Amino acid sequence: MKRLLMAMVAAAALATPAALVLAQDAFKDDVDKTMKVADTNKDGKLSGDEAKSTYKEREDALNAIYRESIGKDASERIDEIYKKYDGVISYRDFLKADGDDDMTVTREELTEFYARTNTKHSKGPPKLSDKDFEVMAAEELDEMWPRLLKFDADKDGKLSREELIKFAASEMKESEKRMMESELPRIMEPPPVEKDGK
Ligand SMILES: [Ca+2]
Ligand SMILES: [Ca+2]
Repeated sequence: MKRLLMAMVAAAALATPAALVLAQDAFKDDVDKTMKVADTNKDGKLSGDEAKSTYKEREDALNAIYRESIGKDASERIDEIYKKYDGVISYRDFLKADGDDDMTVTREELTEFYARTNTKHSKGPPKLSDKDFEVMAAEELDEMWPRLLKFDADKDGKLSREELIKFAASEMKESEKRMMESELPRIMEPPPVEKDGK
């Protein structure tokens, strides 16, 4: 029994390099697809801007189709878009794939990302690092900053508690308005007809 266990341990140790090679082969297609569509300047690696812009291109194309074809079957055009942008990754996945947090994703990092996403990888699924959260928070704040500054009533470049409350209230008002608008079509639909018996 002990001997069998030792043989298994030895086999597992031997298997590691082969498993790595296997992972590279197994995910080569995924890596190729992503690089083909997202590495727009063809330097062999992905930047955050490349990930963001190609993902946005796909979302914009899909949204345009959805808008144009309300009530019509657009599945063929939608399939085409998914095929054209096969392999694009979101900015969030870009950050997860960027294992060393240097804001560049290499083929090796992408292989590791796909291996960890699609197999029971020993390191578990890829996660966002503390740095990734800071990057996302900073970008969100940059986007919010001009809106925030409008509430700096005394123009001292700082926001007091009262000014921040006014900002938060205005954001809540906007989101409430959007929610009401999205609920509107539902409210205007006639109530479903009760089927008799059930
Ligand atoms: Ca690139
Ligand atoms: Ca990196």
